[in-house]
Amino acid sequence: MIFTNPLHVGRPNITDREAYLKLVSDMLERRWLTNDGPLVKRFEENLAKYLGVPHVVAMCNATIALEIAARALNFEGEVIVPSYTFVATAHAVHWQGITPVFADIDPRTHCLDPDSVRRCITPKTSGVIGVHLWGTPAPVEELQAVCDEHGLRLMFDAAHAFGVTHGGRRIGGFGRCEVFSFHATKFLNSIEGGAVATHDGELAEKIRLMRNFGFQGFDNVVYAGTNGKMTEVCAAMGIVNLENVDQILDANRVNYQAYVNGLANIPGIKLYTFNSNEQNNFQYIVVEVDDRFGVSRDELVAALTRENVLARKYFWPGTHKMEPYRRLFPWVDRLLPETNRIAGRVVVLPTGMQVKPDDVERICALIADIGKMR
Ligand code: T4K
Repeated sequence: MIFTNPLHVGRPNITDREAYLKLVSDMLERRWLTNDGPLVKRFEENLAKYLGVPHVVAMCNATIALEIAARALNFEGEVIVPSYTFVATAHAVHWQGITPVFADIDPRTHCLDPDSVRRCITPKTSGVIGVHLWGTPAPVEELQAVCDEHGLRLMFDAAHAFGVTHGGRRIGGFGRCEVFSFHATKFLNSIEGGAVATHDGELAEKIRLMRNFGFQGFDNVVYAGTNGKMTEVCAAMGIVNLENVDQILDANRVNYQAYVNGLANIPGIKLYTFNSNEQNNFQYIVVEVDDRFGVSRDELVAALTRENVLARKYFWPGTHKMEPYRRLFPWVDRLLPETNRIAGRVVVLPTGMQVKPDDVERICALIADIGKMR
C-alpha cells in the first residue's frame, strides 16, 4: 500500500485548535449553549462582513437552511433543480411536498444549463434553485433572466461556494438568497452548519423566525417554523476557521496547482479547472476520466482505494437515479444526457489542509501508473 494513512476527500480543515478550545471553554463558563447565543451572533456578523451582504442567518446545516429558505420564498408546485448535485438539494424541496424537476447541466461547468431550465418550466413552476457546483458559480445572470421572464423566484445552493467570487462579487448576494454549508467536509467548516445570506431584510427576518419554530418573542408564534438553530460549539468552530480562512485557501490553492502539474500529461484524465479571473476556494479536485485512460472510472476509484487514496464518485449516479425520484420520474433519465455522461466520468480527489503537495504528486504518479495497467 503506497499510503499508510488514508487520504480522504472531505477531511475537515481545522485551523487554530487553541483558539477554538478557548471559545468552547468560555461558552461552558457562560452556560449558553444554543438558541441564538453570542457566538452564533458573532459568526453571523463576521460572515456578513466577509460576504458583503447585510443579512446572514446561521443554521444547523445547509439542508434545513434550504428547506427554510424554500418555504420562506413560498415555493410550491414544482421547483427546477439540477440532478447533478448532492441529493440534499432535491430532498429539501421534496421533503415539503414540492416536486423537484430535474434540468440538465452544461458539461463544461457541471452547473445548470439555462436552456434546459427553460424547457422544464410549466404552469406549476414556482422557482429555480441553482447550484454553484464545485464552487463554480451557476450562470447567475442567465438564470435570473429566465426567472424574471416567467415570474419565478431564484435562489442558490451555495454549499460549495464559500469565498468564491462572480464578477468580482462574493457569492452570497445573488438571487433572492443563497445557502451555504459549513459541514465538516466543506471549505469553511463549523462541524455541522449552514447559513442563508440575502440582501432582503424582510426575507431574512422571516427565515430567522422560521429557524426558531416561528417564535416572535416568548409566547407568540407567527409562522410554521422548525428547529434550524446553530449551536454555540459549531459557531465557535466557524468563527475560528473564518478568521484563518486564508490558511485553508493557501493549502487548497497549492494542492490544486500540484494537481494541475501532476495530471497535465495523462491521457484520458481531465482536471476540472476554475476561472482564473475569479476567486475560487479549490475545495473540490474534480477529474473527468474518459475512454483514452487505460481503465474505467470505477476501476480507477477501486485501484486508488487499494492504495488508501479514498477518492469519491460525486455525484454518481445523479439524484434522478436515487429514490424516491427514480421511481417517481422514471422518464426523466432520457432528458438528462449531460448529467448522465458527467456523473459516469467524475472522480473527486483528496485535498485540504491534511493533504500536502508531495501527497498530491504521489497521487498523480499513482493515477498515471493505474492508467498503464492494461
Ligand atoms: N447542497 C450541496 C451541493 C451539498 O454538497 C451538500 C452537502 C448540501 C447541499 C447539504 O449540506 P449539509 O446539510 O450537509 O450542510 C458529504 C457531506 O456530508 C455533505 O455535507 C456534502 N454536501 C457532501 C458533498 O459530502 P457524504 O455522504 O459523502 O459524507 P461522508 O460521511 O461519506 O464523508 C465524506 C468524506 O469526508 C469521507 O471521505 C470521510 C471524510 N470525513 C467526513 C467527516 C464528517 C472526515 O474525514 N471527517 C469527518 O468528520 O456527504
